[in-house]
Amino acid sequence: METSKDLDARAREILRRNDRGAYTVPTADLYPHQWNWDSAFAALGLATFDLDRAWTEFETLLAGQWGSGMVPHILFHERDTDYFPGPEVWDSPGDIPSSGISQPPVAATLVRRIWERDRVGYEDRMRALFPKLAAWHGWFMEWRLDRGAVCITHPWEAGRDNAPDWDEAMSRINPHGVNGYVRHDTKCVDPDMRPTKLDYDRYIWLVDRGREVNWDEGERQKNCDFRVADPTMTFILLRANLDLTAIGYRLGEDTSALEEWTGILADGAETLWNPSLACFDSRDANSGAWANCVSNASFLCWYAGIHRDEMRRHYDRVTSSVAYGIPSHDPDSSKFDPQRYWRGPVWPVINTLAGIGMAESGLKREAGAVREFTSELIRRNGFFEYYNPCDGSPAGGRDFTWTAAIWLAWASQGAGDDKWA
Ligand code: 9WN
Repeated sequence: METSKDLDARAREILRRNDRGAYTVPTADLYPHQWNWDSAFAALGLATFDLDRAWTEFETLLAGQWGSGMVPHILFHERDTDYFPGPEVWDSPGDIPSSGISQPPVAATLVRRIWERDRVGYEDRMRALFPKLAAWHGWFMEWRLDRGAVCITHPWEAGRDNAPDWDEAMSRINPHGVNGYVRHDTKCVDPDMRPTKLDYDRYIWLVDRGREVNWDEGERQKNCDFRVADPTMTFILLRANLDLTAIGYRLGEDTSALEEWTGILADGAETLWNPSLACFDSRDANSGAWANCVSNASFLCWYAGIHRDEMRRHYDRVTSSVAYGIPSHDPDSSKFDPQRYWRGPVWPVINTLAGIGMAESGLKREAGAVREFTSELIRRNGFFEYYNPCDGSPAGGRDFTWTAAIWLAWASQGAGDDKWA
């Protein structure tokens, strides 16, 4: 087994290899563009050895912001790649070719972390990013709230593509007229690790609907085929908004709107509490139905500063049923699939956010265990996209940017005093 130092060097090497100059791709073959939340994690990793480059990562991401404030989930800086669906399928109106939906806004939280550790010389860059991040948060507040919780309009928006959370809402979509497309993802990785063809038909059907109205949010809201209030988005935006407020205080900016949004989101997060499941859950905003899913996103409550004893009990239960936590879906559920993407596997990205939240909330035992699960999976297998929670085997894309970044900034034993939380 490699030492922590060897792994540190490999992680830096992966970040360098996936660096395209001013942005980082998640992994070369499978995802050859700039993804929103992946990019913010890339910056967190880059900041451990190249601070200047880390700031550039955020700047490139925010350069893709639309006039509405939305920051797309993919920026296609290069047109000619094999990724599907590429820029011609989205046909979006932004200056940089992009998708038409967003992703969990972790950026404000991660840039705060980077800035607070090394402020000297970076105030101007922080000041330039601040209004852009605020406009992005404002876009969620304007277009995506349901009783104060943040809704997604496409499963890709939550970053948890085929999670069982969306099964019910997706089952109402009849993907008529979708055909003739060629997937690239299943050529790069084992199809059993990926969403199914029926999932993809529906993903593309939803993209077609957005493109038809030129991604106009007002139009999309009038005829909303898929709208689910989601713990990933709600907890992450709530936390990001608190962090952006702290940045604003330090810069002497007006933070009154941000403070108001925090109140709305905190109330909204409570509306995701499913009393019969005694857990934070996804809620279909069209039908009002609960998804009835204990997912890894449910455990982001502490990251957003929200505490519940019931969540500790769920955490103990789901992690005692697997060898490595946190499974992306409840192992006691019939829908649990330890190999298929967001239906069971462990994702270092969610482990990091959940672990930070647990540590900050004083859940030392749980936080330590989540870090140890993540660190051991990486030490045993290297830097994969996700891992099987039952046997710890690696899955999905290899040499993965956010896994390498997370190692350097949070999971590595070598991160020492600099380690987050
Ligand atoms: C669609 C890049 C992204 C992550 C998501 C993950 C996966 C894309 C895909 O890869 O989604 O956005 O093609 O499967 O689900 O969280 O940002 O790593």
